[in-house]
Amino acid sequence: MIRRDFMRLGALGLLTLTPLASIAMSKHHQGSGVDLKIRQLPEHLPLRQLPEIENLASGNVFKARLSVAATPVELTGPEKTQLWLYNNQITPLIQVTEGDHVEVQVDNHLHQPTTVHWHGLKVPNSEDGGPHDLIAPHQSRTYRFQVKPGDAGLHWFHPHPHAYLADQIAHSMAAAFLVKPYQDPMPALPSYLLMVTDLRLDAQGQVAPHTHVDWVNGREGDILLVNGQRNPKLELAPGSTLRLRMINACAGRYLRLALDKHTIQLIGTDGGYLEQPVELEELLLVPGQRCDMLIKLSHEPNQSFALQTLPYDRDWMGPRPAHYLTTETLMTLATNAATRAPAIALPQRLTEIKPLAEAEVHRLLELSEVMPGHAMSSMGHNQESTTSPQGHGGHSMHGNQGQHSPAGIMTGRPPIEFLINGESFTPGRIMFTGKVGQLEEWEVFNNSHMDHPFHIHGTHFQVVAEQDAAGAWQIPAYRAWRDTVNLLPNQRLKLRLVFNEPGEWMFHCHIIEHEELGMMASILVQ
Ligand SMILES: [Cu+2]
Repeated sequence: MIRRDFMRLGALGLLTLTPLASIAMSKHHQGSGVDLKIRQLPEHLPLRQLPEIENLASGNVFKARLSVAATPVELTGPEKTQLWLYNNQITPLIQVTEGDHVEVQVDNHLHQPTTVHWHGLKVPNSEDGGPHDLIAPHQSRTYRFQVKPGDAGLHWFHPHPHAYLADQIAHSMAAAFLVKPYQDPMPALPSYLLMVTDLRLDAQGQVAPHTHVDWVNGREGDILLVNGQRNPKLELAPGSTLRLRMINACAGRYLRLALDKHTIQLIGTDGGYLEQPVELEELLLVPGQRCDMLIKLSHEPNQSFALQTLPYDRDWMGPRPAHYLTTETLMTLATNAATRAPAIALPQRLTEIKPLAEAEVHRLLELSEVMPGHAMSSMGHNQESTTSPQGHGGHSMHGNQGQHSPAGIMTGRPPIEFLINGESFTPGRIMFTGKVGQLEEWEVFNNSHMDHPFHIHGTHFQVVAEQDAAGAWQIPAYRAWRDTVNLLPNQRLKLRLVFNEPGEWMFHCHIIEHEELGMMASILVQ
C-alpha cells in the first residue's frame, strides 16, 4: 500500500475496520453469517424466465400498472427477506415492439420517494424519471412515451431518486425492458434474458445496511443472482446455438464474463445490434450495460459448462469482499442426451451503424474524487471548497417529511466526494448547454485511481477513440451504440453523440454509490 492510500483509508475510518496488514494483503470480507446464507440458496434449478408484466391494452399500445412496494421474499430460509420490488417480483420484464406507445402508472407504496428511469430508452425528458421528478411516498404518476422505430434492443428500468437510490438498488429494484424489432435479422433461436443482481443480507436475512466500504467502492453483494436465482441451470441439446441477453443491474459489481470451453459471439450492446458478430474469449459487462451474445454449444452430450465471472480488480479500497478476486459461476449451461441440434445459418451482417461525423462541439469531462483532507482533484478543489455530502440534504429537493428525510438518509455516509469537472452533483445546477441535433464529442477523462462506468441519459453514443495502457489513442475494434462505458483509471475516451430531445439530461457514474456521492451532472439541451 502506498502512503497516499494509507492516508485516504485512515481519513475514511477504514483502517479501524480491519488490521492494516489484512487490508493490504488479504481478501477478508465483512460480516458473518453471510456464507451460511449463500449456502442455503439452492443451485442448479432450471433457469427461471423473467416474469412478464401484463399488458392491459392491445395493438401497438402497452399499458400497465407498476406497484413499488416492500415485498417479503423467501430466499434463504423461513425468515423472509424484505425486498423492494416492482409488482412484487424480482426483476420482472416489460416486453414491447418498436413503435409501441407505452403508458405505465407507477404506484409508490414505499415510505420514501422514487422515480422510474427508463435506462437506454430515448424518451421525452419529462418521462425520463430523473432525480428532479420524484414520485412522493404513497403517490402515483403515469409515464407516457413512444418507443421510437429503430430503438429495438434490451433496455431496463430502475429508480433514480437522489439520496435514496443506493438503498433502493440494494433492495433489488430493477426490471428489464425488451424492445423487439419489427423484423429481426436473427433467426429464431433458443433465447434467454438474464438479469444479474446481487444482494447482501445480515444475520436476520434482511438487506444489510451500507458500510463505508460500500460507499467508497460501490456496493457488491455476496449473493450473486441471475433472474433471482443462484447459479441456475439451462439444459439444451448438444450443438445448439443459443442467444443470451444480459443486463448488469448490480450497484457496483463488474461482470467479466467467460463461458467454460466456449467462445462468445457478441452480437449487440446497449443500443442494439452490432454490424456483425464479434468473437470474444471474455466480455466485461459493467453496471448499467447490456450485452447480446450467441453461444454455439458443444457437441458433447451430458456436459456442464459454467458461465463465469472472472476476477476483475477495479482498484478496491479497504477490506475486500470474499468473492472479489475469485471466479464465480453465474449460471450453468448443460448439454443433455438428445440428438445433436442442427446447425443454424447465421446472418453475416446484422445492421448498419453509420459513424457519427466530426463534431460541432467538443467538451471535456473529468471524473475525479476527493478524500477528506486531500486535494485529489486536478481541478484544484479541496475539502474547504467543496460541499460535504451531508450538506446536500440541506437542499431538501424532495420536500419529504418524516424519518426518511434526505438529511437523515445521508448520515452515515463517509465524507468522500466523487466529482465531474470538480463539481459534486447539486440539483438544479447545469454543467453544459447544448442544442437539439448538434453533433457533440465528449472527451471523458478518468482522473482517479478507480474504474468508473460512465452513463449518459437521453441518447446513445459511439466510442470513437480510446486510450490504451500506454496512453496512445486507438480506434475501437468495432462500432457500437452504447449508453454506458467503462473508464479505466487515468484513461481517456472520446464519445460522439447527438441529443434529439430537448431537456435537462443527466450523465453520471453508474456505480450507484459514486453517483450518490456526487459523480453526476447534467446538460441542458435546447
Ligand atoms: Cu464511479
